[in-house]
Amino acid sequence: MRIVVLAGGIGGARFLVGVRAYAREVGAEVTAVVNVGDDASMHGLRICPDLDSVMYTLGGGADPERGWGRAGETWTVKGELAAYGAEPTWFGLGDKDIATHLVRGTMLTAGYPLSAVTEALCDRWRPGVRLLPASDDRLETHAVVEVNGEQRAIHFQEWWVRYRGDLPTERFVFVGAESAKPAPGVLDALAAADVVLLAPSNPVVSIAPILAVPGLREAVATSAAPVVGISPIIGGAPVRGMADKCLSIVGVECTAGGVGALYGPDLLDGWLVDTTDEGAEVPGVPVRAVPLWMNDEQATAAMVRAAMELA
Ligand code: GDP
Ligand code: FO1
Ligand code: CA
Repeated sequence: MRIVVLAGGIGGARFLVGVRAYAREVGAEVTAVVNVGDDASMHGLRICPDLDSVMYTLGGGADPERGWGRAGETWTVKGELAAYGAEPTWFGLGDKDIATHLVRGTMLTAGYPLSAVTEALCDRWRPGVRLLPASDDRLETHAVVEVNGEQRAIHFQEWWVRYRGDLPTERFVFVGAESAKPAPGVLDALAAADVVLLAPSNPVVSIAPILAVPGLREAVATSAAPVVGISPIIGGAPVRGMADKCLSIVGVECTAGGVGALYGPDLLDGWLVDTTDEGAEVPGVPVRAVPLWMNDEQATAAMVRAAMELA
């Protein structure tokens, strides 16, 4: 059996821990198609937060409290950069994490595509699932905001890390999406999938940029495999992160039903909501309620089992 998961960072990573456990139980193969919209260049380094969150989490090297970056991190380089006043001073790169970006940068400069670089980094981390960036091409999420009465587009990292999303925001744009191509292996994985799962990731800035790669949404929607989504919203609240802010910007209600309807029956063959949201309805989509708190591997694997039953 082949399982394909569309995933963002922290929510995607924690979900994939459960998918991997389920897959080991039944002998399935897992491919994760990961968002690249958060990727940014800072201090001459290429940073891929969602790919790294997934890789470190599945590889046992993630910081469990922060959810991003490395466990046992030190911050010597950050302090030195600050002493130079090197911008951006609002973004923190840990020493261990920087090694990842250096290896990635060396390979990218040598001409390797991000998908090949990711595969090489995974030789160390052995995540137990195949990690594919949604695209090897530049696709960056920007927020169209108003700063000091002026409208401009800023990178998603600046919007979130510098401003905590607290700026009048008109919309998000996925810069470069029109000409981006799915990374090698993505369309093949979707074509060969027995089931496609949408992780309980941020629908606006994690899943939408994946689906914005031309051909990718169509490949998911027209796939012979059932597509089941897992709600990232429980009882009207994002468990952690900025999904509530993002949903309000795109005019979608921050509820399990609201996100299910945003994906809609064109994409979804099933929608899992938390038991708190029992009774949520998505026109044209079968909905089932089970506990959706990803507290540990067992609880998350149980969610995956429920998704497979719905499929
Ligand atoms: P990011 O890229 O690091 O923001 O991570 P994702 O986009 O993959 O996932 C973030 C989203 O995961 C949050 O906005 C929450 O809505 C969702 N989330 C986090 N923890 C849980 C959980 O335990 N259960 C469910 N259902 N959703 C969660
Ligand atoms: N999040 C922060 O809130 N502050 C940071 O300084 C920060 C640095 C950082 C460095 C590498 C990395 O992979 C992620 C980092 N994040 C940081 C998390 C990141 O901004 C977002 O949470 C994700 O992009 C959302 O998926
Ligand atoms: Ca993300």
